[in-house]
Order: sequence, then C-alpha cells, then structure tokens
Amino acid sequence: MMLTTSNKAIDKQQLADLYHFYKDKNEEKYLTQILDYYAKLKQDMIHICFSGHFSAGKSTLINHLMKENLLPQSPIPTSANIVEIKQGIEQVLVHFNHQEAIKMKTLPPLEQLHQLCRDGDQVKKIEIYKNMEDLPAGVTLMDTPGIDAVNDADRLITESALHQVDVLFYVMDYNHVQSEVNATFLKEIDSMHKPYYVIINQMDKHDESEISFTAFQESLETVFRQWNIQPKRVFYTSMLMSRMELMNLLLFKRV
Ligand SMILES: Nc1nc2c(ncn2[C@@H]2O[C@H](COP(=O)(O)OP(=O)(O)O)[C@@H](O)[C@H]2O)c(=O)[nH]1
Ligand SMILES: [Mg+2]
Repeated sequence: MMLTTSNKAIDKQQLADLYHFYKDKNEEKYLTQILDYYAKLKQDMIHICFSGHFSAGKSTLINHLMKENLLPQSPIPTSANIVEIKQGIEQVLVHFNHQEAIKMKTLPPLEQLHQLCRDGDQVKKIEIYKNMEDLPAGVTLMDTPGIDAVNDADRLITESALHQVDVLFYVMDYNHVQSEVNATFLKEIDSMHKPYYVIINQMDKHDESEISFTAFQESLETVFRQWNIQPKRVFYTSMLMSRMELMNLLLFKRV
C-alpha cells in the first residue's frame, strides 16, 4: 500500500489513529510514512521533488535555481540520499540510517556538506535550512538519488520519499529520453495521481543539423504517447547555454 491521500484530505487526528492502527498490528513499514506525513502536516510544507536518471543534471539545476552550490554536481553518480532544501535560519539536520540524527548550527564547509550528500550508506536524509531569496517559506526542494535500473537501492530511496511529494519535476538528459527506466518511474507517479513535469536538460547536446528541434519534440511526444505518460508540461533547458542561445534554439529554429 502507498499512502496517496493529499494533506488537505486528512487531518492530524486521522493520522494519529492510523499510526496506532498499524502500530497495534505491528505493521512497522507504514509507520515511517505516517510520521513523515505528520511532520509535513505540522509544517504545512509543499514538497517539490526533482528526480530522474543519474547525471541528468538534477543537482546542477537546483543549485542554479537557488544560486547556491549546496549540492554536489558530478558526472559520476552522486546525491545518494535525499537532500531537502528549505527556507530558514541556517542549520543542517543529518539523519543517519543507524544512529541518532545530528544538528549543525551552521552550514559546514561545502566540501564536507557534499560528502554527506554522497554518503548513501550511512546518511538517509539531509535537511538544509538557509536564507535564500529565491525559495519561498513553506517550500521544500527535494534532490533525490538517480533513478537507475542497475541500482535498486537508490531507486528504493527515491520511491520511499514519493508519498511526501506534492509536485514532481522529472529531469532527463537530452540523450536519454527514450530510456525505459524513465517510463516505468513516471507511470508509477501517474498512478499515484501526483502532478509531474518533465525537464529535458542538456539541450546543448542538440545538433540541429542531425535532427531538427521540431522532429526531436515530435519523437518525444510519440514516446510519451506510447508509454501513456501525460506530464503537465515539458520544459527544455541547458545548464551550459545562455538564455539567448536556448531561446534561439527553441523558438527560431523550430519552423
Ligand atoms: N552538457 C551538459 N552537462 C550538464 C548539464 N547540466 C549538468 N551537466 C553535467 O552533468 C553532470 C551531472 O550533473 P548532476 O547535476 O550531478 O546530475 P544529477 O546526478 O542528476 O544530480 C555534471 O558533470 C554536470 O556538470 C547541461 O545542461 N549540459
Ligand atoms: Mg545529483
């Protein structure tokens, strides 16, 4: 069972009842989900999740949006745990798999923070609070481990966090849009009735002389139709191109 009820449809008392119901039945696996929901209800947070294949550019994109270098970016798989970024007085909470959580009253040096983000073996989740002018209060940005068929552990970590998510941005590398792994994951999101958007990143890899942007867009739409996937919108972006270069590609070479 996955808890899919939206936080508006369920109140704290119902969650408490549910918690005791499963606790009495010794159904441990649902208790963490219920506690996460409870924490979310109390904080009245909106969770915006970024997920997608390894190295699609999720962390780069979040860093870019926040104008901060909080997350490790690397061509080799990184962000092996869930990292939540929230507006607030600077502090970092580190939740471990097998020991008590710790609270840091200031941000550690970035290298140390990035190391914690990569440590999927010991660290389950990191919450980073910082005053950031581009992040409204009450919004949590979630960076998740990559979705990859060969690494089931990371996939499970991501999926276990999905019950908390209000909106999902699925990031794809320009060269991986046909991947079956993407389809399987998005179908699951679809079945949970979560709104989701697709971001095609790394558009700098597009070569108009190989395939026109219009043809690329049409082939993508065909793939989504075949998979029966209906994102609310598809965005095209690149972390390496200027706004002008991207607009030139998306608008003017389209016809
Ligand atoms: N060519 C290109 N490389 C990118 C782009 N965005 C990110 N990268 C690179 O792709 C690699 C993976 O990025 P990262 O953000 O760590 O991916 P994540 O695993 O999805 O979080 C890094 O080396 C980034 O510098 C892009 O738009 N174009
Ligand atoms: Mg990452």
